[in-house]
Amino acid sequence: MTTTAPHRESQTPAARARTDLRVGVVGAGMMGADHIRRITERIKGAQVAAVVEPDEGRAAAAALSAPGATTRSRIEDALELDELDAVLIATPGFLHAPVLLPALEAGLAVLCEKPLTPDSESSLAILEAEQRLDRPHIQVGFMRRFDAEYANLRRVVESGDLGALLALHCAHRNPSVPDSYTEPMLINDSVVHEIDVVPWLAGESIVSVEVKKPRRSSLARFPDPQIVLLELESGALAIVEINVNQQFGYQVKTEASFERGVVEIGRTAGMSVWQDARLATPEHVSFVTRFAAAYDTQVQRWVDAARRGTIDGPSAWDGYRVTTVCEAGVRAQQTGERVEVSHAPKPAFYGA
Ligand code: ISE
Repeated sequence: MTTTAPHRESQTPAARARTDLRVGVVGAGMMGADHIRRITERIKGAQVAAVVEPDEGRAAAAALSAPGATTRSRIEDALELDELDAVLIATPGFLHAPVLLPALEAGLAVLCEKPLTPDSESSLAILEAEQRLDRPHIQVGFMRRFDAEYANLRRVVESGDLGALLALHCAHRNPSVPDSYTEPMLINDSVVHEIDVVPWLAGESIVSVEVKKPRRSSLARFPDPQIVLLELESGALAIVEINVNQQFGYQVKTEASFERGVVEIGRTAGMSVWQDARLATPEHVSFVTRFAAAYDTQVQRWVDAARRGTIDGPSAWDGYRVTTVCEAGVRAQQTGERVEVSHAPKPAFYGA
């Protein structure tokens, strides 16, 4: 079914307030399908108006959980029919730009899964296109900023109650990864989350990256685990242990070391069971469940902001900055050297 409501820009604010945000979910793979269910079942003020996915079978299967949604094979089809107010982009990163550019041209609100684009040059092109509009339209899907524990830790840093932040010990563990996953993806696909969230937690930028490769797991197709050192402006250090073949489950933990104390987040929160002389607590096996509440909060806040004509989370500028650190990270991974991060100056369009 095609929604026939007039385009957002031509509606009065009162009419807008009565109307759900019509979202096109682009990409109906694991994350896209998860977001379609989320918007349909839990998010207020939005509906999935179109599932945009070239694989017809996958599109039809995903659309089953969004009654009333159309299926389209290309974003251009949905745009021509004027059936969207917003897009949620959940395709692989290299397919983001071909959706971002027409979506910006149509003036739609955008939530784009990480990364904004795969490299800093193409991210700069997106920033340029966005700056032709009156205000930022793109929010990047770094969901950890919406996780309650991360938000609490950020408040501790900001309060200064434990003194200055000295070091972050981050563990990022996946049970396994598909065959298409390559060594640079340790940085671009996985540690990319720490690269976004560490400066957000610490309130300062990453100035250099170094990568150490400890003893290689016999279960890995490339050197894994790796230790990624993210140096902050003050000299504080985030030490990230990434291992994407660790089998036992999905785990993301952080221990923050301050001048006068230590804070830990990301412990398993499930029920503890004592049985047969063992203590057991269930562990997550995927980021989809580990960060389910964060994804819900992220999407609800994006929808609320889009209805007000704004964003409420990491901007395209943040997305660009992350790509510059990832590029330094991949170079550090390849050379074994400490690589400094550099970036273009921040346009006034993105605030102070
Ligand atoms: C995956 O693509 C994600 O985005 C997850 O959050 C991350 O933990 C995982 O390592 C990535 O492969």
